[in-house]
Amino acid sequence: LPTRSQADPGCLPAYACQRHSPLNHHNLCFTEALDTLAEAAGFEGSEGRFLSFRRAASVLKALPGPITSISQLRGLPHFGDHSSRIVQELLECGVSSEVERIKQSERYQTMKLFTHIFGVGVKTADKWYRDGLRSLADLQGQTRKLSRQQEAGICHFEDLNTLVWRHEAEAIQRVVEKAVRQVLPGATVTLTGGFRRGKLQGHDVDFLITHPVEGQEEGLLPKVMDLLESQGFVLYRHTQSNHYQDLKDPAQSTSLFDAYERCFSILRLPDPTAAFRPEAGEEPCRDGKAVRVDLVVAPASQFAFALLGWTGSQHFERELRRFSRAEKQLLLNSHGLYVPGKKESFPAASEEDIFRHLGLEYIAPEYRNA
Ligand code: 8DG
Ligand code: MN
Ligand code: MN
Repeated sequence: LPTRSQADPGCLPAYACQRHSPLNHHNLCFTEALDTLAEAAGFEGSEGRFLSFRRAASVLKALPGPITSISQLRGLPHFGDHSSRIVQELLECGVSSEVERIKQSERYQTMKLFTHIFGVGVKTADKWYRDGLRSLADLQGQTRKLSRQQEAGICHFEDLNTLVWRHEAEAIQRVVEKAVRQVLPGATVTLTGGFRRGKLQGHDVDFLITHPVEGQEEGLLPKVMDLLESQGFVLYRHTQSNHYQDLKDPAQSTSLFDAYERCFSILRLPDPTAAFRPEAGEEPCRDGKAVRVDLVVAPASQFAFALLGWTGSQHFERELRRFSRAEKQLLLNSHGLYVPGKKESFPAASEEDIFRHLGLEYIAPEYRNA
């Protein structure tokens, strides 16, 4: 049990979904170093190294106090030689030469810059790097075709790399809620992602939309986005309809990608000081900051799974799915929980139901910051 393990770090459980990972923990200097190594490994496509560092960092986030001596690592799950060596270096010198070297490297800095552009993943960033590109100016000064998403990402780069505050997320929620209710009375909008985990700042705002009557929610997003667009809030939108039909067997996929109707967007933050005067032909919120907003629509029967899947953290999700498969021989994704080979999911009315089905103690969102 996570509570017991917190009293005795020596027997911390192996899966992040079995532990409490609060937002504020006691080992930030170690977890930052290990997360940097994980990130750098990810940039090189080393999935194994990425996961090793990521898991080690996550273990430290669940400890009841700070690591002050290397001996405290003994018996902790997922602490191999490399991660232990990093912690030792930090304990002895206050910095890790390996981490510093990576952070200073042109490769790491460029990959970080490029992957921070909306619409650019590791593969694209790596290709650009190998082609000799190093800066946003390099990107703008060349002739290659960028996607519409990447163009928007570069255009709003500064705003999108400024953290979004909770009160800003709430202001956007009010705007989205109003539009959603106007299009479909009775529909609800839930803040998910990092803000649901209690974060005060985030890189985007994630919403999950549903309606108590199954099926009513279908096709909602294009109408909501049209309405928001007419109100001047939309800087970029890419709406996808649901593709449940393409997923012949929903239980096949345990990746973080799902088949829900969704919109990856950039919205303009409503500016409370700018009055909306449509008769004057003015933009309602011309000075508002650009914010990345993810909108997802789930039917009521799958809502609990979608909520669990979109609350994160990403590492917590990965661990939940790994636990389900390895320990329970069940397949979990954002649509359901399945016995392999069966198409029917266990029913779940709440996240608590899902944890119960998995034989796990319920972990509240604020403790999923793994
Ligand atoms: P942040 O934005 O504050 O940085 O943190 P976050 O809210 O935890 O990260 P996020 O990138 O917004 O992801 C939130 C959750 O959404 C994460 O646990 C993974 C989940 N998710 C899915 N499907 C998909 C998908 O198709 N794309 C993305 N980007 N995230 C998905 O369940
Ligand atoms: Mn988010
Ligand atoms: Mn998101």
